[in-house]
Amino acid sequence: MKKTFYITTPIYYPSGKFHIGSAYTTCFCDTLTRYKQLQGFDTRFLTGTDEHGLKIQQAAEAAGKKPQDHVDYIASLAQDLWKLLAVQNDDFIRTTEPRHERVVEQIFEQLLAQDDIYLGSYSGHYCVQDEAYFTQTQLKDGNLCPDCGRETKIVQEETYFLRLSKYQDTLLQFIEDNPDFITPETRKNEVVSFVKSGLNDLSVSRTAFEWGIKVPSNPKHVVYVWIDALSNYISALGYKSTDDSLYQKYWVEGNEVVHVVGKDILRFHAIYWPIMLMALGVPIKFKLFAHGWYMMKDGKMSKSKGNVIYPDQLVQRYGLDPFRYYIVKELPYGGDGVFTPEDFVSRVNTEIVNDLGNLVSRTISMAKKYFNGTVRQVTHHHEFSTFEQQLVTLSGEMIASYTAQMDEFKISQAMSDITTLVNRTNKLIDETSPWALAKDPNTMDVLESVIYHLLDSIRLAAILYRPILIESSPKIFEALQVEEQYQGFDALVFGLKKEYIVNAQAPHLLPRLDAEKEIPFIQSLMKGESKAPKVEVIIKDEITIEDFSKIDLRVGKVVSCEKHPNAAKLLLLKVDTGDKVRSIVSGIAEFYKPEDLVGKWIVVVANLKPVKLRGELSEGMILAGDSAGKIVIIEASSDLSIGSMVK
Ligand code: ME8
Repeated sequence: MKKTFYITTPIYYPSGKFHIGSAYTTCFCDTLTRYKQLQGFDTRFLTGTDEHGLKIQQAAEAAGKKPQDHVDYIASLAQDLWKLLAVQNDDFIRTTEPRHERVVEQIFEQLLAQDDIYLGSYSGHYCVQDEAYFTQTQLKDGNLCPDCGRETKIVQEETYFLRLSKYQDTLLQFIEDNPDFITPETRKNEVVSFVKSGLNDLSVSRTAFEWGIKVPSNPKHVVYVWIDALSNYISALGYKSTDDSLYQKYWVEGNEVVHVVGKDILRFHAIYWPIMLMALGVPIKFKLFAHGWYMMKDGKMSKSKGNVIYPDQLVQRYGLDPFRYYIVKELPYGGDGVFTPEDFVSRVNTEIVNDLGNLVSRTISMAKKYFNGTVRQVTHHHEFSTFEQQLVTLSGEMIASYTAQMDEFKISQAMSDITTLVNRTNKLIDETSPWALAKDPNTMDVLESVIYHLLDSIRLAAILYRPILIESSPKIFEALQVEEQYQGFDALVFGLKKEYIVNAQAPHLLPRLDAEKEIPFIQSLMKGESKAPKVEVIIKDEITIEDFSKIDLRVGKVVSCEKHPNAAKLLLLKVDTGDKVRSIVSGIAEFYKPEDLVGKWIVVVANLKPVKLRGELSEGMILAGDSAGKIVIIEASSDLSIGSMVK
């Protein structure tokens, strides 16, 4: 039986578009999940949206929408974003789903029946943004929220309380008995001192607004949003439902459960949640990892400051690997990190394009040039054996260190271990000067040994990169023709694959980013100025409306698409334009994969004289924009019917 691994992100507030900071938690969890999968775990990865509460009700009002419509829309944005980022969550829980609401109702009623929840009344300073009460001494500058700095309001209401105080000592004991329950250590210390300072019972219901889960036995109360939200981690597994098999498998009998959260929500997860579980009689199975925050040079990301950066913008321009690589690498373990366009460009260029990309392409071209692509493990000793042996030893050390770091949630350090291995491999080229060895027939076997070491070391690095460079690692395996049995974590042994047959072109991992162009581009994204760099605009000679009306533009839908058999830059599309399904050859292969285009609604020049392009018939042209050399197709709304005239 495989060991289980259950990992969760917090469920996100549906308050708008998700910036790179919010994407961090999810990318981090996705990377860890892929790592555990490679280690042979049976993984389950949960994320979702936290859709109740006054803040959401107000956001919906501000958007002129009903709360449910508002949250439906944002939950769909979240799901689209995770898809775009290739996040492999197994489930997406929304707190407005009946499967969740029924569980929260039962949890509340059980705790009430047990007298762990009781009715009382409360008066205090309430922050709507953070959905939390603060005492007078906690407030900043008079009546400001200590967390977000917004004004708090004095609220008095009848409310239910959860007896936190009753569980204070048990919680402290639990933290002491389980030293790795909360990491990093500094966060644990924060929690311990907070608990030791004394826990007040927590107000867990509200009567001032409607948008939440009603307490079944007293429906003028809605359940406090944190009691509601935290329950998602088990409601999504079917806890207290007719089928709780996932709950039994991944939680009760599960081997590892991990909640990853940002430092801002530490207290809720390290204090309220374990106390809720203790009161419910549910075992505390989870480990909590609290990460720091992505900041900008001038502080927190905010639209009004003009310093927000969104993940979809970076992914659309640079691809998945640069984004995912950067985002999980740049935040140091436990601490905060700063996003800057300069660092983004230089990290991608240095670590992926230079260190890894060049190593791969140099090694492949040497294997082909000197050995026709076939390189075997050579066993006898030679003058460079010491260098090779150093590389082999270092690879073993880095693999061990990487694994230890990943197991402690130190993904950024684990990635540095791969960089160390890649750089040591590059050094072997400098130490041995393969081009000089190639000049002497007597040193060809020495050369073969060196290149073998380069190849096998690249294989190891590509395995270690599998959870991170999710597109580039498979490309490397393909180029080196590494069979599946040598791609897994159990194949992380130097010398396991005895022979390489390399015929392919060196894979084009990632293009080098032109700092002079890309840094201003990212800066302009941050200011929200434009999606693309400014282009020089030169308008062509005037035409009349009659001239224009000669062009027959139609809405079409792409029904299929494949690569052109003889031209790498061209794609062959079949487009339904109402009159017929036409073949169109288009020079967009650099920018779109065939499968990305199928189903797209586009605009076609339908009366363009048919031509053959590299042997394939093209009956029209599709409209696209050119933004500094990047081609983007003009998409039509699917509200238009196929064949509609565009004028
Ligand atoms: O807190 N850098 O949701 P949320 C790094 N609904 N991480 C950041 C960040 C930044 N700049 N900004 C946000 C909530 N995050 C609750 C959770 S769970 C039962 C309920 C992280 O949408 C943040 O720390 O405000 C949190 O981990 C996640 O994004 C969602 O935050």
